[in-house]
Amino acid sequence: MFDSPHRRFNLLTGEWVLVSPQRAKRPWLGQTEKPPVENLPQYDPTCYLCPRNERAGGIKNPDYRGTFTFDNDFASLLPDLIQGTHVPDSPLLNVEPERGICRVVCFSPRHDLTLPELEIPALEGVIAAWAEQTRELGKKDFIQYVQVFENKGAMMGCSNPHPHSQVWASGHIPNEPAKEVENQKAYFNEHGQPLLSEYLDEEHKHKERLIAVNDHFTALVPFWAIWPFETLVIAHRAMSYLTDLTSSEASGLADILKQITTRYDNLFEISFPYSMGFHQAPFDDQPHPEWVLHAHFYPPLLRSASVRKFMVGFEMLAMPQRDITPEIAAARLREVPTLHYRKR
Ligand code: H2U
Ligand code: ZN
Repeated sequence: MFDSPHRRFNLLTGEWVLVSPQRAKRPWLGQTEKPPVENLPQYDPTCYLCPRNERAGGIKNPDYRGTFTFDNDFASLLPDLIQGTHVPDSPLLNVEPERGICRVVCFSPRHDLTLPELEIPALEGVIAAWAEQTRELGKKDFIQYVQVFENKGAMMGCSNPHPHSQVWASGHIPNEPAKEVENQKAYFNEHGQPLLSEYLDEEHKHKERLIAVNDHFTALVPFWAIWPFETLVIAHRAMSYLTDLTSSEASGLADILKQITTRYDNLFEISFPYSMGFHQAPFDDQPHPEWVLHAHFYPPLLRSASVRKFMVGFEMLAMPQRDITPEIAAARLREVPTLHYRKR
C-alpha cells in the first residue's frame, strides 16, 4: 500500500496529507541552495547576539556565560493595549486587537555552536530558559499562549547563525495550537486517554517510524508527516507545559534534542536547517488533561543539502503532498552515525 499514492490523516490537525511514493525518483532541474557557512568564529564582533556586542537601538548585551534572554527589539506583538483600533463596521471585515510579548533566547555565548554541538548541561540550561519564559509569560493575564521556537539556517529565513530561539507569547491561541487543542480534547473526551499517549504506544508497537528513544521522550517521523524529514518529539508522560518537566525529564529532553539534531546534521553532513518548536497547552485557566507536551521539527530539505522542498502549487491550493514515505525518511535518519560529523 505504501508504494502507490495514498492519503494519511493528521490526528493533531485533523487534516490530510497526500503521499506519492512513486514520485521520489523524479529528476530535479530546479533551484538548488547554497550550503550553510561552516567554520564560523567563536565570537563575531559584528553579531548582535554575541556577548558584549551592541544590538539595534544601542543596547549592549551582557558578558553572558550560559543562555541570554532579551525582549525582541523588533517585536511582532506589543504588550500595551492600544485604544482606538479602527474597527470596520462590517461582519465581513473581522478584526481584533492582539497583544503579546516577543523575546529572543540565545543558547550559548559561542557564535559557532548549534544545538547538537552543545553539551548536555548546556542543553539543560536552554530547556530551563524556555521553561522560565513559559512560566513568566504564561502567568500574565493578557497571555493565552506561549510559543517557543527556533528558526535555523538561512533557508528558513533565520537572520543570524548565532544559536538562538524565540518566544512569542500572545493574547489569543494561534491557529496550529488551536487545532491541536480541539483534536486532542475531542479524542480525550471520547477515549478517556490523551491522543498522543495512545499514538506513542501504537508507534512503539510498529517501530518503523521511531528515531530515538530514552526513558522520558521519543523522537519519531509521524505517520502523517508533511515535510520530507519532519519529526515529532513526544513526552512519555502526559504533561501540559515545559514547566511540568521534572529534572530527569528535562535531562531526557536534552538527550533527545541532541540525538535528533545530530542525526539531522549527519544526514547530509551540513548544519541542517529547520523550524522547530514546542506545542504546550494554552494558558486559558482550564485544565488540559488531553495535552501531551511535544515538539515539531519541520526541515525544508528533500534529497540533498542543496535541494529543498517547495510548498507550492497543489500544496498551496489544495493540500500538502510528499514524495518519500515517512517510513523511508525514518530509516534514513536511523541509519546515520550518532556521533556529529564535525567531531569525527
Ligand atoms: P531570526 O533570525 O530567528 O528570525 O531571529 C532574530 C530575531 O532577533 C528577530 O526576530 C531580533 C529580530 O527581530 N533582533 C533583535 O531583537 N535585535 C537586534 O539587534 C537584531 C535582531
Ligand atoms: Zn554571535
